[in-house]
Amino acid sequence: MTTAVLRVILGDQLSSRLAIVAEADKASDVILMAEVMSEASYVPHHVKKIAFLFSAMRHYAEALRKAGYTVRYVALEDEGSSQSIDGEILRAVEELSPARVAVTEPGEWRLRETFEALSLALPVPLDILPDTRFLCTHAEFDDWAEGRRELRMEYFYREMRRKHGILLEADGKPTGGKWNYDADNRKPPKAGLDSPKRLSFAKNTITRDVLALVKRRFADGYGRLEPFHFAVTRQQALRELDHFIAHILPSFGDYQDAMVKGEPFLRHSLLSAYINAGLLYPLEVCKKAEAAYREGSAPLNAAEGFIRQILGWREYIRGIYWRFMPDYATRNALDAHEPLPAFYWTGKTQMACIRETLAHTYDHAYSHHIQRLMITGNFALLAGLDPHEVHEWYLAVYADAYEWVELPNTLGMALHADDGLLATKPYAASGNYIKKMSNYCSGCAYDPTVALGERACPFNALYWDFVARHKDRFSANARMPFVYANWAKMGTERQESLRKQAQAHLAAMREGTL
Ligand code: FAD
Ligand code: DLZ
Ligand code: SF4
Repeated sequence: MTTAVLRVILGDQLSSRLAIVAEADKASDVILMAEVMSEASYVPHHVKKIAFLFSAMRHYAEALRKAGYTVRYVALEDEGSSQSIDGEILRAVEELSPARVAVTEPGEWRLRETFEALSLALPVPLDILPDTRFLCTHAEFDDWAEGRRELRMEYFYREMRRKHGILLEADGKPTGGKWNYDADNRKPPKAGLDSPKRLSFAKNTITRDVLALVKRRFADGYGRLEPFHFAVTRQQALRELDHFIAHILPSFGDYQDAMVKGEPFLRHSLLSAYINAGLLYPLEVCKKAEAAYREGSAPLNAAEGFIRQILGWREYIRGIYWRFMPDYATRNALDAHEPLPAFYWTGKTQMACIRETLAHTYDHAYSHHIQRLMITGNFALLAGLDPHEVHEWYLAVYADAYEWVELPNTLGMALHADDGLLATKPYAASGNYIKKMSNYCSGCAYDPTVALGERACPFNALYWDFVARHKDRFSANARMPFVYANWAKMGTERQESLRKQAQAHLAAMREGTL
């Protein structure tokens, strides 16, 4: 058989709705998928993330074969592998002599550059097809963004609701009369708030082989490999989605920001890894949430809050990434240069909130949004950690992490390193916020109500030091007048003590004793 088109599918493009598969000619085209070290090690990925993707890739390849496609699947230990995506495309082109090569645009800038360089090296044309799994194209986002002074997610989200007719009435008005029900969400945790039972999927031979492979080849890798509960096929991911909609969505909004010891999942959906890898489609997820509201099984604040995360935040974040890359990755507006402390990897710190978040991260390749933003992210912001080092950490440790989504969330939302392009106000908070939204502080070596001395919660003095350090930048911020009024009210002596205490926390952090 002569190959007409060599069609390449990356590990996070496991979707049969993409043109790369939908337009494939089963008689003459070959689909290429490859497990390669270059992708498995460009950051030190969590071992669960690698196992999830390899197992999902192998299952997807099997499903394609069963559906009649010819698949060239290169496993990690296959002899002759070049261990890179471009190397495997070149090798396949040499062996199969296709008339052309087609790829779907990748989720990371670095691979887009690789494909552009490859197109010059290949003896045949390389087509880069749009990634149609997203609800907003690059051109649509650019049209929306063009000429706006501020790129506010909320306005983008309203456009997306209108465009896709989600939670929209016949007269064009938002369902329930408001676009956003956030005021009804984000309650602190009530006593005994726990995570409803979660699904766990039986491991077949494919997954067991992958777990053995990852154990063998990534023995020193970050994270706990087993138990391994991830869905690895679209059918399983759909079960996870249905379970969430039926049992968890109704209380999603209420406890979106709550944090509870020993409860990594609470009322979150755990769907990001599946949506980002192509196993679920964002629109089907939103439509199921809307249907739950219309059928009366979920309240509007929960359905709207959940839909906003996907139709709003997720699409907006991707728009920001592609509009501002590659310059975006180098931004460091707050001039932060402190190296990432070792405890982000080891979990060894006396700060109970950080320890808890890092334990969830290590065990599950997951922590929920508020832990990412207000615990590990907030600490990095206050301590002035280098945005690039923080970004590489987030890209490595979460099963849902690809640069298009991780970078704007880390560098923009959490670290304000993009100078407020994404968030009007830095997400900086003292120990008081963590005390209010979690039960972490009760088991901590530090006291959230104390700012100075032995038992002082590091988030307190670091918060005020952050406020003082960036006074020129933020004192005119319309959303921060009370902060600077409080700082001024403290008087010089207390201000100096707080700044000294912050330096002591940073010194302890560098010594590994914080
Ligand atoms: P839920 O709380 O159930 O939310 C529902 C869905 O909404 C998610 O599955 C996700 O698809 C979407 N969503 C929610 N918030 C965001 C957001 N801010 N940006 C994009 N999508 C969102 N998300 C990733 O998918 N990959 C990342 O690498 C990633 N890195 C992050 C880094 C930082 C510093 C922060 C603050 C956030 C990051 N997020 C990332 C966003 C968010 O934290 C995760 O999407 C969410 O925690 C995933 O868990 P879940 O599926 O249970 O989400
Ligand atoms: C994350 C990842 C990993 C760990 N391994 C592979 C792989 O071996 N082969 C592959 O095609 N993709 C992998 N991926 C996903 C890619 O890194 C992802 O496609 C890019 O980061 C673009 O989003
Ligand atoms: Fe975190 Fe401070 Fe509370 Fe300890 S006291 S858990 S460091 S907020």
